[in-house]
Amino acid sequence: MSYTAHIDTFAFDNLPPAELQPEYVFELPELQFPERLNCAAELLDRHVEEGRGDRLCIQAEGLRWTYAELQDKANRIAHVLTRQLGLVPGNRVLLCAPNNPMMVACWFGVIKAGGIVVAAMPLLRAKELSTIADIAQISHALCDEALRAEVEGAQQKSATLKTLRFFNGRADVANATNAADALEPLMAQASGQFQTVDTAATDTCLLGFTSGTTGVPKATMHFHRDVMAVCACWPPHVLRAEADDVFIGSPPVAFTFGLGGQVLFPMSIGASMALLEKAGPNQLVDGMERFGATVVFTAPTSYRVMAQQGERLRKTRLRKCVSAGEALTASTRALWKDATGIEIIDGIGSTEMLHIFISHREEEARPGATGKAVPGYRAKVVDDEGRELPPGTVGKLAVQGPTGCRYLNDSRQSKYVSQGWNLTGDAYLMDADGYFVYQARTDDMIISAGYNIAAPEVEEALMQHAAVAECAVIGVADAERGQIVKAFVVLSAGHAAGDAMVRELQDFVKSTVAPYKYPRAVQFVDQLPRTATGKLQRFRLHGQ
Ligand code: 3UK
Repeated sequence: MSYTAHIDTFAFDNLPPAELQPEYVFELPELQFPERLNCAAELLDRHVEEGRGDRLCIQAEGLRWTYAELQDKANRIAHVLTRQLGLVPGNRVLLCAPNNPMMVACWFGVIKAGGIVVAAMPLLRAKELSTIADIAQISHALCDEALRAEVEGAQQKSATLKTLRFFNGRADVANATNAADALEPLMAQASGQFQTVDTAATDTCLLGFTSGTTGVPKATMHFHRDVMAVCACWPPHVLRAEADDVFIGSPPVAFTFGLGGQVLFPMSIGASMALLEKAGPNQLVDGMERFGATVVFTAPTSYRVMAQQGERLRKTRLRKCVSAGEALTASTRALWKDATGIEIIDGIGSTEMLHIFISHREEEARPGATGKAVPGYRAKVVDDEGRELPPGTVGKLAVQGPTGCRYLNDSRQSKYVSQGWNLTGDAYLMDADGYFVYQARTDDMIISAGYNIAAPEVEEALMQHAAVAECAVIGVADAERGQIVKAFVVLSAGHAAGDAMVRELQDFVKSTVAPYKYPRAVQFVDQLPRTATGKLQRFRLHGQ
């Protein structure tokens, strides 16, 4: 084992074996990393050392922190963890909070101390948190007071989670900051100076749990080097934001899409972030106005809803809009451009790859396509044996780059990584110009009477009908056709379910896409199953 700063070697001991890891590519000059690297030193300390400590780093409701102020908080938290709570480098620390400044300060405090951050979605309950604590063998938790009950519930179920501290206790909440287990009073007594632990570039600093469109969650392992690699690829080559930009967004910082877009990328260029604890479409528009946001990260559904407020949006400073998490349809892209004048930057990323690996610059947008491999990454479409397919053929998306999939002690590693390539589980085609065009999750490709049908395409066709508020399409077993297309539809207000509506929707789909794709079965439901990050869980519709 080469140099490591970790005293607790749990992460190293649970890495997938080298032969099951993907091949990593470091061809760009900016991806030549030193042997020792702490991403908190790069993203935070460096700005203060180089004289940018007074620049704005974080805005939130009623608060503004400079880089020096965030560093001061993070240093105090690192002291509390190491001097008072017994943390040693390599220990895992659970962070539970909505997107707020203390959550970010804790993130940096843990990383500076050489710990490993395990951030949990604020919506998770005690049971789910205890599953995470078990898988990652978590010893410490730093949590927002608002989530106390769930975290305490998780502690009771966990054999390893012993030390909890709570922040953001408010006078109107029971157990305010003067509670015995409050974090802030400990920070007040600690020093604002801390020597950031000199970690190895290949020490794990982050465990990202997959958002669970299927089955038991998996912990993806990311090194200090991976965090800096994602900052060096997509942001400077595709996003091209500047130091005066103000980043805002909706995904939780516990989701790597949100972590990159709202924390890592602004800080990698000395820009600032505006954090919203609640970031539904209306709150996001309010936030853009209030904080003067110029760059936004959110998902396609959020753009669709916000597009109704085009007039307000045109008056904001917004200039760059990033969409990820789900496919961006041509119609959503057009809707947003009509409403705001801004061309969305689409990008596909994954928890395994840490962030975006296929995307495009605004001026190279192609409606309906995700884009091309981001500089630093390679992408291709392959068949079941891993052979590259010619342009225009649907197959499995395979990618390689400086980051890649490492599941912590999980047999599903060999499903995501094959022959050195990461298989994201997406069906794609590459067109003649090298643009990658999303089809479906591979599990959501329906084969009916010999035809390949992508569930999202049928959903997109149904969504064009005024009666459809939301829908999900799956393939269900059928004796004659192998599978048939089945649609689950949530009707908009004022529309009635019934046989007439079924026929109307079927005829409508037949009139807009190839008729063999129409849903032979339609079921009306009140809501659709989604993950904490808002992704449709089509697998949960089977058997309904
Ligand atoms: C799907 C997309 C089409 C795709 C993520 C940006 O979503 C993120 O991570 P997850 O692990 O899910 C990964 C899967 O989501 N997907 C994401 N973006 C797109 N499909 N077009 C897109 N633009 O199935 C992928 O395999 O939750 C996104 C950055 C970091 C992330 N973690």
